[in-house]
Amino acid sequence: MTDIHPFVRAFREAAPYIHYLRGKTLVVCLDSALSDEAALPLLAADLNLLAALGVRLVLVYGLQRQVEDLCRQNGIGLAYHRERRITTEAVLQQVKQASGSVAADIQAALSLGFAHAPQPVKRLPVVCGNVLWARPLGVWDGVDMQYSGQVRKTDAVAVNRYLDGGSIVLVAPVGISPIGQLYSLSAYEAAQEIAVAVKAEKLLFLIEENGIFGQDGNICHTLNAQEAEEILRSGCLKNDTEQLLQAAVQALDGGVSRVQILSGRNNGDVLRELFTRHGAGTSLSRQAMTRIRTAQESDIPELAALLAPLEEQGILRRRDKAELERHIRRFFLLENDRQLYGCVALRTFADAPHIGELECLAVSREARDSGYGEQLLAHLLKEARRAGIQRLFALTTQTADWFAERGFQAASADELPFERQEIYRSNRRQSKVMVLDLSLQAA
Ligand code: 1C4
Repeated sequence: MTDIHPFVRAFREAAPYIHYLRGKTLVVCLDSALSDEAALPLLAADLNLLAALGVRLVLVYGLQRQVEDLCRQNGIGLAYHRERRITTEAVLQQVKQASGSVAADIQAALSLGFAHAPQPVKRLPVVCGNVLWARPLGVWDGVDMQYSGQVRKTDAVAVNRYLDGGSIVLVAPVGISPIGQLYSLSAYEAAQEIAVAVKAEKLLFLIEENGIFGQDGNICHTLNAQEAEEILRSGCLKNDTEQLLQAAVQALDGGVSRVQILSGRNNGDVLRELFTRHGAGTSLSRQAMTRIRTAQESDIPELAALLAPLEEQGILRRRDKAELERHIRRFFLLENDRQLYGCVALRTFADAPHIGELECLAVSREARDSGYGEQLLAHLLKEARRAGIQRLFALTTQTADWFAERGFQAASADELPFERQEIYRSNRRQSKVMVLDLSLQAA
């Protein structure tokens, strides 16, 4: 088979996502730090591309940095209570000024279209909608929050009307009360409220960092609502990120099925997140996104695609379609967000019922080093115990250390069940034999 050009591979990988996102509504919240000359043009080009692919876009922009800068420049004091800015009359004037200025910059960036268009592209219409009704936060612990507000209602009908008309809807984090008073809102909360009200497919928070970092300092690639709440309880996040994660959890509670938090600074992360299997940043869903299940026949094409490059390199033994079909129920598949990330199989032997073999362990290249191999091993050990297996073998040419670090010990091929010894000798792979004594292991 000829080599496939990386572009073709990437485009084929993206195709199902393009199909899935067409006609879906995405709410994108742009952190105030990203409305600068470096980030905005690149983000705008990617948003244009999304719109060209038929994605319905609502863009909510933050103003925190601009308002703080303006207040500093104009000698206006800033005060905060419970991490929320108190919006005085003077601060509200700066909010209005910042809002107009950022909206103009975003519209200008969006009007450039997407990069390298072969012919002039029709300018994407942008509607700046007053779609948020607000009410004051009121008095908190005896502190009047003045013109700081919260969302009272979203005009989802208007948002959908603008989207149906083919426009991007640009929303400032300000809302108006029924008596015509303007209030400054949190952009995170505004985006979350809109996403819930319009039943968005996804809510994306574009921020400066690469995603949410857990207590261990590592980025969390996936979080379910419960894990996100644990992180919030641990108090390890800085204030802004805490408010962001709270908004994300509320969006999930409100029925948005997927919230993504990712860098708006890394060129192309939005596209990676939406159009590749492994995405970028932190992906949140209500339920756990990773699950391991028994394979079935319909999984064979995807399974074969996962195994092919490893068989090619001689890391895994070759298994043809007929073998996969015959033994498909031996396989366990690890899926993340319904994507196949890895597999492992358990082979049993009629002549040695207490012996099993861990076979065909693989994690897709892009998903390695995230603990999925470990999860597959843990699952297989559980299944092996359930099947009454006491000694579990793994044959490997390149991964002996990985097994050794997980309690396996080197063994001789003579210890394998007779049936397996014969195959071992005939296939000349000279694989190392590793064994784990399950009877010595805590379940
Ligand atoms: N050796 C030592 N350490 C390794 C390693 C290796 N080859 N590969 C990864 N690691 C380390 C990483 O450096 C990382 O270490 P750190 O940073 O935590 O210190 C740690 O492991 C990551 O652990 P993880 O749980 O996140 O691991 P994953 O990346 O999710 O998965 C795999 C680990 C080994 C599964 C993954 O790297 C992979 O898919 N590798 C390519 C396929 C592979 O080597 N599979 C093992 C097969 S042995 C064959 C068969 O066909 O049945 C051959 C049979 C025969 O006759 O020879 C098997 C069993 O399938 N046998």
